[in-house]
Amino acid sequence: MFDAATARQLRRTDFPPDFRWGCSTSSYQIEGAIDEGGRGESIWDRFCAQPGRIRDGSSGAVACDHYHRWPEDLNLAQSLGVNAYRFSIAWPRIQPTGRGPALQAGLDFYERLVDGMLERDLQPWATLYHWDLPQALQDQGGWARRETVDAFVDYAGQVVRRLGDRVRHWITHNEPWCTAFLGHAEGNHAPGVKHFGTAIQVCHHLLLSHGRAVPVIREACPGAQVGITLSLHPIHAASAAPADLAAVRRHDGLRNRWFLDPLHGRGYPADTLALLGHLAPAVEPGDLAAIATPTDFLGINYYFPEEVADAPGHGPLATRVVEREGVERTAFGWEVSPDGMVALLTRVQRDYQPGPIYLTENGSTWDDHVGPDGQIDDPQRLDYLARHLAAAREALRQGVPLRGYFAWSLLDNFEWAEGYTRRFGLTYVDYATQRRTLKSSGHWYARFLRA
Ligand code: IFM
Repeated sequence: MFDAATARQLRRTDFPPDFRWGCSTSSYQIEGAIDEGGRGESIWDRFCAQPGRIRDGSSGAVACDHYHRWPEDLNLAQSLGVNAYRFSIAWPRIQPTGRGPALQAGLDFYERLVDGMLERDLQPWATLYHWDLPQALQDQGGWARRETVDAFVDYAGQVVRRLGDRVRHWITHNEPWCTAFLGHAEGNHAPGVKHFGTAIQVCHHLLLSHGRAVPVIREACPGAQVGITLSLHPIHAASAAPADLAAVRRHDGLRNRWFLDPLHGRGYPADTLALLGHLAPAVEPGDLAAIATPTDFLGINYYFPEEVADAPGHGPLATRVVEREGVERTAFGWEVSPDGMVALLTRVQRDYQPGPIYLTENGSTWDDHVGPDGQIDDPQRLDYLARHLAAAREALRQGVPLRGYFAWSLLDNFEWAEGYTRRFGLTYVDYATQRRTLKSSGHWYARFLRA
């Protein structure tokens, strides 16, 4: 439905005038400078140091050296014409061990960064947790331990008390599904735990820490707009067979409803709880009410749909993600589906009416090549971007209260377990020289935004 040629004709004026346009990054993926400013060790520093964890054996130790080069990076964001910039705060820069008084050097860094955004008319959107837990907290059990909830709420309060006079938009967590399941069930993200029941308990603590942080953020920043960002997927059945259709419901239960339901006051989905049996999370009185604390917006990161089949004996949910034949895929193998974005957004609106929705991430990775002229021509990323913007507009037309779009990512960066082998940036980063070059997709986004 969203062909590239038509999508490339899209205009900014096809969107409401107050629509927010941005790009996103996260601390560990771009900052580098892991030993500066008194920063403590994070779970990703420790994880990357373990042989075999990261595809190219790399780490975020230097990454894009954004810690030193942030003025140039903010200039780049400004040159795109975006009016918002989503970044994350590295907890180990604020509290090296995850507890205690905030480190001034850490707060000073983010204050300079935020001031730099404001000087460039970039509305700051701060994410408090984008996966870089202080290792000292992990040593005590990390997110599997309930005390980490209190530590997060304390950290959030200290950050917002310092930055809340200039940052109004706060996201508590980025993609708690990934923190929980990639980090604690599949084990291919830090901290590398492989225990399904632990992942379920981690989910609960992440959601609880979100809900408990919301009033603390509001108190420290009157007028704050607070939300959480979820990675959500439309899910299709591999066939029309009743068993595959039932698998969709089970998969959706953990992928999507496990987060959306409790955040919207419905508690954990009963069907998923029943499947989990003894692996269900330990929930204390008051937890579900805290998780359901009303927020000001829902952040959605959309990348791809999933197709699932019934898979008896394949874990507690008995489902398996299958690769649909003959579909377009990014270099990561993720299906390209702007229609999926419309389906997801309309579904979330229909089933939950969450209030304002922001697409806080959307983007794609391709094998970029620097041309003889030094330029990076990336028509596939450009088309992905344009077609997903067309999908965003269609969702608006269908009544979804979509208020903004943040492209992932401003820069190529450290793509977690994939190291530097995956480039998601609108800007190419030559890691040897740290030279930044806007790709043709970035030029297109800038033309679109400035038209
Ligand atoms: O790079 C990640 C980001 O940190 C979280 N969302 C998905 C992106 C692409 O994988």
